[in-house]
Amino acid sequence: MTAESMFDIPTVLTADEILDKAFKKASKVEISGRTRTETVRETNIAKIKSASDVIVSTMGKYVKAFPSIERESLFYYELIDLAVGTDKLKHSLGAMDWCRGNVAKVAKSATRTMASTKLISEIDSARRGAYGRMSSLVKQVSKELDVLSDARNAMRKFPVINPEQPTIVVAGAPNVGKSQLVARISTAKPRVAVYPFTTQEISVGIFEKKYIKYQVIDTPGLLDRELDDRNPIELRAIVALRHLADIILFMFDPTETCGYPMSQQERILETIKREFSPVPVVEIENKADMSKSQSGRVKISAETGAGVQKLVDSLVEKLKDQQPL
Ligand SMILES: Nc1nc2c(ncn2[C@@H]2O[C@H](COP(=O)(O)OP(=O)(O)OP(=O)(O)O)[C@@H](O)[C@H]2O)c(=O)[nH]1
Ligand SMILES: [Mg+2]
Repeated sequence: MTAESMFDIPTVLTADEILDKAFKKASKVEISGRTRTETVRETNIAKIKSASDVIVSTMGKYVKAFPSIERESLFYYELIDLAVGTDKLKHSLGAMDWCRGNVAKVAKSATRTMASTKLISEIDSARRGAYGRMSSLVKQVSKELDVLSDARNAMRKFPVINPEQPTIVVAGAPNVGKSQLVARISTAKPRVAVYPFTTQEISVGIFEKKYIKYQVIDTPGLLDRELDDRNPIELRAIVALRHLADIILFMFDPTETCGYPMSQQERILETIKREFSPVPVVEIENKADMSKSQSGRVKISAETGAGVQKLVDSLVEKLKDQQPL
């Protein structure tokens, strides 16, 4: 997969922008008939059709562009749910269909009125009335258009996941060095910083070993608490752990310079083991360059690279064992 974005959704205009576009286009329409009345009638009928077409097709484009959420993989479904709420998104797409249908009806009925009168004043007033009703219909879905715009902006940033590739998800408390490790071993370029909660989104990198590609996923830091209490940023990590991990790489910071004591980090590990069993969890300790930990866990330094290659090799071996023959 080479796509830069998983979801290719066009920019979603605001209600005012859609109306502007529709009426500007309609204002340029001119049709000449054999009589003055015919000219006015044909022109106004064409204006109404032009305005209605812009609204109907613009909203139709949005409805088509958003993936049918039901058919999305659970990973993206839950990310969409976290970003905007799947119910809210479904409701907003439904509102587009409602609006399109009604705009088309307004156009049809105004056209009928115009076709059945010889009075220029009645033709004009039918057009004005139709424009007014179209405006009010589009304005009624203004909030839903904003929801679609937010959804689009969030979904563009979703990582592109290849479900075929063996996947390591790196998890742990904030600030322990997850991003530093992911940046060191894969193509991902997550930001590394001295403070917690640097990583807010899931990011994906790749490394290759003996012609096989592996995905490494960096996640936001987790706090010591139950699923129900987790905030939306932590929940992104949970979604990745739940749906993508073939192996969970759990990183400790025994120096506790991350700001979280080992006792808390141990409890986060226990929660993860419980929540995601039977996915295997590999426990490692980072910042070995400055720690004197005596535990039996694998020790690395994401900063100096010490122990990292050995760790990657052992992860690859474990993943190989998991792959069906
Ligand atoms: N001494 C030392 N510092 C490290 C090591 N690995 C990471 N750090 C430092 O730890 C801090 C946090 O690193 P990040 O990679 O941003 O940590 P994170 O776990 O991704 O943090 P969040 O995204 O906030 O959850 C940075 O200041 C890193 O330079 C290491 O092996 N040794
Ligand atoms: Mg990070």
